[in-house]
This record gives sequence, structure tokens and C-alpha cells, in this order.
Amino acid sequence: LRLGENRAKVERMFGLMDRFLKNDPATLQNDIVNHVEYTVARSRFSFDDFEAYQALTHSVRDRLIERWHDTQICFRRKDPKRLYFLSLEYLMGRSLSNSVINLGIRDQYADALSQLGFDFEVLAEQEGDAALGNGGLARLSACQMDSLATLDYPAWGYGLRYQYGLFRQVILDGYQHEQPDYWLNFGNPWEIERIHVTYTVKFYGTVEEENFKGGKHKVWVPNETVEAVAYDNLIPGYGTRNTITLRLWAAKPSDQNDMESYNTGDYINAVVNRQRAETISSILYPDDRSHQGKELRLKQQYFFVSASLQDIIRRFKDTHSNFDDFPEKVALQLNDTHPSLAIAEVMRVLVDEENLSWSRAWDISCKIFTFTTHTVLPEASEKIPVDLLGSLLPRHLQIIYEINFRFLEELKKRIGLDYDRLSRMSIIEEGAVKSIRMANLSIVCSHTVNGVSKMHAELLKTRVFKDFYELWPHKFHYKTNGVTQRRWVVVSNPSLCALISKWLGTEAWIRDMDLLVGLQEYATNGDLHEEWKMVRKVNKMRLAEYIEAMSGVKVSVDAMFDVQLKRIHEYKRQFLNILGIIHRYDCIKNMEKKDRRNVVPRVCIIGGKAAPGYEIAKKIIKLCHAVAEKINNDPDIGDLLKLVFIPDYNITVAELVIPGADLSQHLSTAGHEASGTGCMKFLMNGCLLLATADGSTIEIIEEIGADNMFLFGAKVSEVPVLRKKAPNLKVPLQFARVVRMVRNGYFGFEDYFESLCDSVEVDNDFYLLGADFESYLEAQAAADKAFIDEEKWTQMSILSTAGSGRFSSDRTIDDYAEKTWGIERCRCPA
Ligand code: T68
Repeated sequence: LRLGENRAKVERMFGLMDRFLKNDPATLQNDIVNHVEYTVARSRFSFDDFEAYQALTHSVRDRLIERWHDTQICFRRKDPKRLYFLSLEYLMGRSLSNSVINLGIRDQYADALSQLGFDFEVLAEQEGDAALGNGGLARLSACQMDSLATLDYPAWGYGLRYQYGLFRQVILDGYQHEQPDYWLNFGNPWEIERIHVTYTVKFYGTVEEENFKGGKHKVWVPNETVEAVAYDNLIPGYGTRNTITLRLWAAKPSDQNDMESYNTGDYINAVVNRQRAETISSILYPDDRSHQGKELRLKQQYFFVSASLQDIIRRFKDTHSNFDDFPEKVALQLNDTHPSLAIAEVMRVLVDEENLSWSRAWDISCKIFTFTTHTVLPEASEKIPVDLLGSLLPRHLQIIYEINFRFLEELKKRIGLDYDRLSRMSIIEEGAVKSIRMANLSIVCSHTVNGVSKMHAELLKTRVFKDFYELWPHKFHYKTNGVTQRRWVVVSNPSLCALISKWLGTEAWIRDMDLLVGLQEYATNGDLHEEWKMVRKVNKMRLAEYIEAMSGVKVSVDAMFDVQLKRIHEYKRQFLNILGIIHRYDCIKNMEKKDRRNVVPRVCIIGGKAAPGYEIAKKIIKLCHAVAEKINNDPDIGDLLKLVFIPDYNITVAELVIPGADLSQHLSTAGHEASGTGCMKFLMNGCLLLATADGSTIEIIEEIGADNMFLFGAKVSEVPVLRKKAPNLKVPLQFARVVRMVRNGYFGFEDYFESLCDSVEVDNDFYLLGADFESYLEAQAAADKAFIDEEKWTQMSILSTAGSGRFSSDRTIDDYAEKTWGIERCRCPA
């Protein structure tokens, strides 16, 4: 509406629009009860916890929508450079508590509900866990979205709305079984379906040439189309009105496809084809390393990329008539190589559809893309067979060939005819299966390539992408990962949050984690120690209750709670942890009764999912259960040692377990964990770390000092040396003994564990469990010793939290914004 057009109408409209929802208990109650009646369609006199949860969620959502609208209006008015974060995975977990805390109305809701006879925490437990991702990479995306919103950056997240998230892990007789996670079963009140935001995505077909302005023009003629429908998830910032969008795409059949089948009278096939279209966004691949050469995966990637880019370009064109300003207005962040087809797609759209010259289009592309890699292993990087790409996306294959041809021509000018190097750097890998190296494509087109920790960046420069680093040293950077303190302290550990705020005299640390260093000055304060211990104890009691309810194992809260939570992987060495536990058990068994008094009681907690096809990882899970069975039922051992496996590890479980952990283990063979973010969550919560110097732990050491943690194992530089020497190394006796116990069936299932034991035999021990074992046991002994000294332990715990400020994703995002994306904050007025 333009003023002057119809003043009276405008004033009336503004009068109506300016009425924001109020947050006093009476209004909140009224809203909740209205939603019970009009949204959930239950009687306002009778509704259960789940219905109350649904109504509550809708009333929170109304408030999110208000802020979200204002934010979008503000972005449109100011037209800042926008960041588009492209990721195939997001591990959001639950949204309710996070939303009301970020909106600053948690207490108001709790009051309103209690007057209605409901408990906020009980209702919050009704929510399922949104698990549209595998592990660290996916949770990082979620943390970064929270920081982007909180820091007022004009950002959009794009992803896929999988109908089936990461599988549910069910343990039967100690073996992992996978069950589908149909997370939308009970509806998802958090998302907003945008049926009008729909784009057509094309697949297969041929490329034809058309005459165009006196020259030739390529036209892709697809023979399959699928519709992408937007579902918006609103991400509220903390301490700001800004609320940004995570737009997830769902695949729906195109009407066009139906018509063809209906005409042939093949009604059944028409319906089957419709369903086939929907499979594109139906399931998340459950492998957290790589998915090589699968057609459905490639379809997912392109579906996601095409819909997102259509949306991004549409938004740009709303206010721009040509592409001159595109690089000043758009930053496209590739979260690993999974969305890297976006490079070929941008080129296709600019050249084929927008009629820009190749060099103009390439110039624009090279200014908008930035790439972050999350892996260390060259063999884990994504490759797409040329045949597969050529059949699914024929025009994109041509474009990638053209990019590669021009790149190699340039490269020859720079380095001459060094064919080995040319072939290593080529985007196309020749070989039995000719394929596209997605990392090479991403590096060639991105102006900035980021690693996720200082160590990771070093490995990228010296090993993984050495050739590229030598060519373009200016492209290579790193942004050490971080996690959001809103989720990992404020939501999940409210009593610690209150304690920190009390001692710092401010809540400002929730937006500025550097303030946590202020705790250092109280690290020896007796009053803080008492309160700190009390908070930790209550969290441990909550965790103990959960463990008993879930596994039937009663654990003592006086024991040290020792936790390892992460995807099960050989390089993360959960097997080392279990062998250490066996060693501890063996030692206690062989001890004189009187000496047992000196043993520090432990509750060892392990949790994590194994990729369904990852046999060795599944054996590690079974071994954990077999060992637990023996130890937990040994009357000789009692409370001195317990081992529990936490099934179906997810974000919600992490929120419960992390605040209750005394010690957490991060055991990756040095040089294998690109960063690691779990350690940061434990650190913030005052949990001590037992870790190798790998990934981000190297930087944690810089912040809190090696004295405040338990370090062990070979260093990054020593690992390759040890590997060379490995076959001639002497295996420590203790190591040989515990492996033999497993091998000889001390815990049963000896045949099943044979290959697991083989994997750590001296000439086979790629991850160096044997080589690191003694040092691991020493670190464990040091942890025991520190735990007995309660005052020392508490001091270390306080210093861990105090030193965790650097590991906030706010720091990471500010760094990306300034140095990589070139975006500025854009705050929506209050
Ligand atoms: C993780 N990578 C790194 N990959 O392992 C971890 N891969 O060190 C780092 O902290 C984290 O990323 C965040 O940077 C992953 O989680 C995947 O999940 C993945 C998923 C699909 C395909 C390949």
C-alpha cells in the first residue's frame, strides 16, 4: 500500500497490523487454548499432553511468524548482500525450548502453562527429534543457523525435507538394527508449507543446439520433471527480533508427467510414477562419510541445488534487471561438496537461460561461491561417475568438461606440461570408472576454500589439496568450528546457565561467549565450587535416572561419569575405549580386595550409530554390549565399574547426557578428525576432556592449557612415522592381553569378533590402537587421580567452561561473514 493512495485504508491496515501478540500469561493461555480448539480441533475442556504440546507449539509459531515477517521486510528494504547456506544435512533436534528461549519468553510460557495445569518440561518431552543429517557436519549447519540469526546476518539456509531422517537405532541382543525414522508421522507444526513456492526441476533427456543471435545456443530438453515445494522452518535469533529461514525442499510429482501417462490410459503407472517422484526427497543417506556413485543421491543433490538456485535467482531478479550486481548481493556457501553441482547449474542458467557469455558467467560464479570441506581423507571425497552424470544431467556434464578444459589450459600456462600434476588436479579422474572430482570442481570455482580447524587447514595445504594450495595459496583459509551456547548450555543445562550468569553478574555471555573468561577469577572460590558441584550432581542424577530407565543398570552418582558419544567409526576409536575398559576390569579382578578401596568408581557411557553397511562399526557396538553384560553382572565389581551403551544417540539424548558428564573421550587417531565439535559441547558444560591432540582439541589446549585436560597418543606428525614402523613395533603386553581376551571369547561371540581383533593386529593396526594404548592408560590414570581431588577437579571443570568462549559458533560465523562471505549485519528494528 502506498501512502496517499487511500489514507484511511492505509491507516486502518496499519492499525490492524501493528497489533503484535502479547506475551503476558493471560494472553498466552488464551492463545494456547484457542489453538487447542481451532487448530488441534480438540475440546478446550479436555486435551492431553500431546494436544497441549501441539497447541503450545502453534502459539509459539505465531510469534515466530511475526518476527520472521518483520525480518524479511527489513531485508527487502535494506537489500543487503545475502548469504545462501547450501547444505544437504541439518540436525536440528527439538525446536520448542530453543524457540521460546531465543524469543525470550520461556518463563512466561512456563507460568501460563502451570496455571492451566501443565508443566512446560513435560510438554517439551512430547516433541520428536528432527534428524535430517548424520553427524558433525549436519549439527554444525544447525548451530551455524542459530548464530546467523542471532548475529543478525541476512542469511537463508537451504536443504532437503527428507521424509525419513536418520534411522532409529534399536539394539536387540546387543546388535544394532535400523528402523526408519518417519519423523513427520505426528505432523510437524514447526514448518510452513509454501505450496505457491514451487519450482520445476528437470532430469535426463538430451542437449540440442538452437540458432541464437547468429550463433549456436545449447538447449537442454529433459524427459523427466519433478516439482520442488518449499517448507519454511523459522530460525529465531537470541536477543534480537531477527528470525531467518531454513527452506527445505520436498519433491512432488509434476502434473505434466501424469498427462502423458493418462493419455496412454496407463492409470496405474501414472500413480506409480507420481510416487517415484516423491522418492527423491524421501530418505537421508545414513552414511556419514561418502556416498559414491548412487543415482538417487545424485538426483537429490541436483533437485536441491536446482530448486534453491531458482529461488535465489528469483529473489535477486525481484529487485535487479541484470546480473551486474549479482556478486555484490549474493554469497553461495557450499557445505562440503554435496551441493557442488550448484557451480555447473549457475553456469547453465547464466549461459543458456540468461544468455551471458561464458567468460562473464564464469567471472560471476568465481565471485559468489565459497567452499568448506569437512574431511581429511582424500579417499572420502566425493566422486560422480561421468556416465551417471551424463545420463541424468547431460548439459551439466558438458559444462563441467568445459570448465575443466579451460582450467587445464590455464594450468598448463602456469606449470607447463607436468602431466602427473595436471592429472591430479583435473576435475575429471580417468580410470576404471571415469568420474568427476567434486572437491576439485569446488576449489576451482570458489574464491575461498575453508578448513574447519587450524590442523585441518595445515593438512589441506600440505597433503590433501597440496597442488591447489601451491597454485592458489590465497584461496586457502580455515574457520575453526564452533557450537551454539544457546542450545548447548542455555537450553540443555539451565542450572549451569543460571550459575554462570550469577557469577558473571550478567547474561550477556549468551551473545558474547568471550565473557566466560570472567569465571577464571573465581576458579578457586569455595562458594562457587559448592554451587558448581551441586549443579553437576543434579545433572548426574538426571542422567542416572535416564540410564536406569533405559537399560535397567543402576549407577552411583558418586562415580566418575565417563562418556564417549559420536558416530561409531574406526578412526574415532571406540574400540580403544572398550579395550581400556576391559583392562580396567581385568585389573580390578586381579586386585587384592583391600586395594579395591583405592579404585575410582566409573560409569562408562558409550553412544553412537554405525552406518548400516559398516560391519566393523557394528561389531564395536556388539562388543560394547558383550563387555557390559559381563561387567555389570559381576558381583565382584559392584559400583567400581559399569558400562552402558546409550541407544539411538541423537541431539535430544546429547542434551541430557552432556551436562551430566565428568569426563568425555575424544580418541581419534591424530590427523583424522577434521575438527570435532562434540568436545566443545562437553567443554562448555564443565566436563573434562580426555583426548588426542587432533582437530579442534589442539586449539582447546591453546585456550585452557594442557594441564586442564588429559592428553595422550601420537601427534599428527608422528602418525605417518608410526605407520611406517608399525609392523616392527612391539605391542604392549597389556594391549595384547585385552585383545586376546576378546579374541578367545572371554566375552563370548569369539567368531563374530575375529575380524575386529584382526583390525588391530600389529601389521594391520592402521588407526594405531596398539601404539597409543599405553599412553591412553596413563591419561586414564591421571584422570582417576584428578577425580579423587575434588577441589582440583572442580577447578579444572570451571576453567574448562571459562576457556570455552572461542568455541562458540558466533565466533565462527562472524569470521566467515567478514573474511569469506563479505556480508554485514542487518538488524530488524525492535
Ligand atoms: C565432520 N564430517 C567431521 N561428515 O568428521 C568433523 N560426510 O571432524 C567435523 O567437526 C564436522 O564434520 C563439522 O565440520 C561429517 O560429519 C558427514 O557427516 C558427511 C555426510 C555425508 C557425506 C559425507
